Amino acid sequence: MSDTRIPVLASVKSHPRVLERLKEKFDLRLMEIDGPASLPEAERSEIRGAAAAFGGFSAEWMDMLPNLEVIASFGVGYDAVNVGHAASRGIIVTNTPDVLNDEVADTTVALLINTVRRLPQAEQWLREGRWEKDGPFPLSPLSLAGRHVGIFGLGRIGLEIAKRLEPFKLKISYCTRTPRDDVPYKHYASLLDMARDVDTLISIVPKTDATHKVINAEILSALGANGVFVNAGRGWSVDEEDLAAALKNGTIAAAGLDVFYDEPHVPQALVDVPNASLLPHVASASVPTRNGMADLVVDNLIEWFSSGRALTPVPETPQKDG
Ligand code: NAP
Ligand code: 8YV
Repeated sequence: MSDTRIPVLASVKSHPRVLERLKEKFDLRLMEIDGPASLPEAERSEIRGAAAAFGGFSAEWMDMLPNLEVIASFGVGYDAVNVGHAASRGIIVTNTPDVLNDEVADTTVALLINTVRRLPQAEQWLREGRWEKDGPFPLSPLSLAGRHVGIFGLGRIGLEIAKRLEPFKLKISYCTRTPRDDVPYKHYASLLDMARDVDTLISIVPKTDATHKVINAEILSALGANGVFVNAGRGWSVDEEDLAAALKNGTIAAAGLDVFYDEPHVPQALVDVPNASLLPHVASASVPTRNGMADLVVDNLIEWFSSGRALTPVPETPQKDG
């Protein structure tokens, strides 16, 4: 008997729960990481929905699928999906906002503390038997206490970071293009002005044309010698050469990075500096949170094909009212 369910496409590299649930509800077709090219042309024209994994979804891929209506992307950041092209084709793109706010905010605060107090290095000291052999781990030159944190991007996740830092008794400011009227923190329209006033900068902005390499030598120099920089947004926003130089020559004191410009490549200059705390893009990477993201990917496709409305469309591909 032929499968009368709606044909949807997903990468073999998708989260296992995405594949499992899509298989239950849809006629699931799989593509390799190089996209739909390997599918026979007749099969490509049957595809009406797609789940995008880590590599995103290019214009070329969309154009191989003439009847594609919706792309459900895994992750809140959807910079790897060509949303401009999707909009021009009338394809709805969805992302996974909110379900990861707490996890990413928790990890960002943990990364800040690791960076300031050198806790990963202290644990390494113990594991290497150096506590017994060489004595106590050296005092951390920096402390979190009394810091003034500037959050670059006070959206869903930035706000959760700010809320977590309040009980740490830290002063909080933020920089966005549009001030919020629901927070008590000082707003800066200029990242440079904020960097001059704070000693701790946390970046949690999306990858867009306007955020390309905006954290550069000038911003790091304004942050100053007691400065700590943490990035949980996208590596795209940072000039990594400038950052490595600033860490090496003491322009800033330390950095904590979860994201990099050309992942999974991490510049050796950042690996080599002892005052950088580095994570392999794990801010949302717990089993429960990734399951929540996987469910939202699948629920968006289910909702689209049952009601004609996606749950969480991105602003660049709005749904028609009604
Ligand atoms: P969001 O709710 O859309 O918030 C984005 C914030 O950035 C807003 O406050 C926005 O304010 C600000 N912003 C955007 N462009 C800006 C610019 N040019 N200058 C200044 N501020 C700007 O997004 P979110 O859900 O919080 O997620 C933020 C980003 O975090 C994602 O896009 C993703 O790249 C990253 N992320 C990383 C991980 C990880 O695993 N490390 C996990 C989740 C998310 P205005 O529009 O007013 O400027
Ligand atoms: C994920 C992220 O690691 O949601 C995002 O924007 O960067 C992370 O949650 C990523 O989406 C996995 O592709």
